[in-house]
Amino acid sequence: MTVCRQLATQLVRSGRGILAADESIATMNRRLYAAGVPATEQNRRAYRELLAGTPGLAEGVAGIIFCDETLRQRFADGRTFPEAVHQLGMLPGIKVDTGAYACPGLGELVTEGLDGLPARMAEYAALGARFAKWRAVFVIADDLPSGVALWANAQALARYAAAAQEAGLVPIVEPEVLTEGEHSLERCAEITARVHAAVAEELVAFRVDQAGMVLKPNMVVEGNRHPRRATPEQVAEATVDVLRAQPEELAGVAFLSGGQPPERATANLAAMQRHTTPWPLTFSFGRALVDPALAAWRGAPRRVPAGRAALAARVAANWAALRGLGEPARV
Ligand code: 5MM
Repeated sequence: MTVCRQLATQLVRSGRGILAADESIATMNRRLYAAGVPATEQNRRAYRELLAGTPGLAEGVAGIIFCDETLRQRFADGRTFPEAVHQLGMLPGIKVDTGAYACPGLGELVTEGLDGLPARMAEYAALGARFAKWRAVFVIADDLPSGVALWANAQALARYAAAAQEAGLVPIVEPEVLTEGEHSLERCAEITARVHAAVAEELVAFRVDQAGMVLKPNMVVEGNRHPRRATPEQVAEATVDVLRAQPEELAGVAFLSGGQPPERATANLAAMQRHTTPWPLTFSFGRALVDPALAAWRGAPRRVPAGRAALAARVAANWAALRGLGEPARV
């Protein structure tokens, strides 16, 4: 078995999920500011140590995604983040895209970061990373996303995935159809299927080994300004229907939460488990895991235990969801 296949198995086939703590500096600063925490390098470090150092985290989390800054930072005890995370029983990962920008001539968002990527990947692997992540985003509107935006983002995702595997890093391929809008669940399903088809074609063209890759898709949900909320059963059915086009050899599917309230993301994940699929369906949530922790911590060292308890509660709820056990009563 190749290194990537082994690592992908550890990541998504061990009955655990992935913690996305890879906010770029700008996004993290906005979130700290909103929580009343000064947006400094030291606070970004302290917050990520709060998350990664949560006691027992490895029982429900197989890997943590960081951004470039965190991968180079250290725990208070002097260990680098990758060293500490390995020792805590999890795999460290790295977000390698450099963000989504309006594409000249198109205006739609296309993710950048391919220049110099093989050299950066090699450095991240040397720093201890074992998997990578690249996110492309797609806006739904009457005439969006365009076919050109689908192709440009899909090609970049596939080129990145091929480069990651060459560096011995498992690629997490994240095509995210955004929830902003009034669109229906059916329209989200239609666009998500088109996005997946475009990505699948490019993954094959760039010879990505899907048994050594993780897909990180959005759940199929209605737009955030749609008047009705779909039930977990409706979300699960629509999502699994779209995913049926994925190859059987794919290592696994780890959903993003996309701004859903944490409890809704967990309920939807639980409903997915009632469908039989050839690949595991797990979580790679960001906000749905960390928002409660940030709200509990608010930058105060004495509230680190409260922040950790909030993260542990969300991880426990999602761990239970993967096993069809429902939300623990205390959460
Ligand atoms: C944690 O946020 C990640 C990075 O975002 P920016 O580069 O925009 O700062 C993001 O890619 C995240 O990993 C995924 O969107 C999943 O997070 P959610 O909150 O949607 O589960």
